[in-house]
Amino acid sequence: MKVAVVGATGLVGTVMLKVLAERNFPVTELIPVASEKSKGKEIEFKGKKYKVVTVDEAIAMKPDVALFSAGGDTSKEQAPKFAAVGTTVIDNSSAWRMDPSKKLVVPEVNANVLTADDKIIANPNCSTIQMVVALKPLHDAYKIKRVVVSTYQSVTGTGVKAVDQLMNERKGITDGPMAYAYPIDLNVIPQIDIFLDNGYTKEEMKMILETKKIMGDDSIAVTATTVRIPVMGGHSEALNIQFENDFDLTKVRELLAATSGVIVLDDPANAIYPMPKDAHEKDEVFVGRIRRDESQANTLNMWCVADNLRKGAATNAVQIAEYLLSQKLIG
Ligand code: 11C
Repeated sequence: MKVAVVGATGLVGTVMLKVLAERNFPVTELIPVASEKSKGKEIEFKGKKYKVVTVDEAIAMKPDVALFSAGGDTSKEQAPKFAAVGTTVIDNSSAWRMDPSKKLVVPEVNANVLTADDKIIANPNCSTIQMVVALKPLHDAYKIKRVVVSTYQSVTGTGVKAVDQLMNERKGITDGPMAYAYPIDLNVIPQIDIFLDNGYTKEEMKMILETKKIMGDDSIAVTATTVRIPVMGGHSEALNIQFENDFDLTKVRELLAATSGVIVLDDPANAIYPMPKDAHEKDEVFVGRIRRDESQANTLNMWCVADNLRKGAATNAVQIAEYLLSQKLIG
């Protein structure tokens, strides 16, 4: 496979390269792509050095697959050009996610919707991905009516500037570049992305709308409050899930434990539950604190953690490519 990584020098692009190597994706030729100012810079992949090229140079090389993590504007402009030369684009931005003609895919949930004609495939938002991986087996078993989700999101979701802001503040440097309007160390910011007219943030609306599309079920009601916290390892989510049908807690744990990509860490007596410091650099979605909501019938509370740069971005994109390859939909 000739594989391009567009945005190869960014936070997610770097993890995409790492995940491609770790999972032994059959890369015969790597094409690292970045902006004009990074052209010629060297990237190491599996012990070999590759020179960063521009988007136009990469398109001329007609890669089989291009993993994009270069922002929505670049995606809107460049993804169709790759598609036009026969490349399958897996795009990590929000540019195509809600386009009815594009598939929005989390392999554990809806890989079956993919066909060889899908030349631009959207990778969902990180906080949505980890949630739907955990919700899918429960929806299949008990039918979800409504989800109330509150998130505790890592600064890595914002990017390098936010990581630098947090680390600077931690060192007492308060006049460094700010990714947020407020300090993030020793603070919590109840805003992720911009506010929309309905009073929700864009991040909250992504969780609501993307969940319905990935699960293929518009009847699932979702409401979200998304919050940035001074953490690096991954995103955490408190999920309150109301089902149509009643459930058995032991069976819920069994269903989750049997789900590909899910690890159950749920032993309150021994203080075992998922935490971002343990999910960091892992590809799985971790769930715990599984208990009945005693205030309402057929309702479950659960805590869910995943590395937002891995399952929330790079790993999910590589898994989509792996699925396409396994089904002979690319190459
Ligand atoms: C965050 N979820 O944590 C965002 C980052 O639509 O892919 C990912 C934004 C996106 O800030």
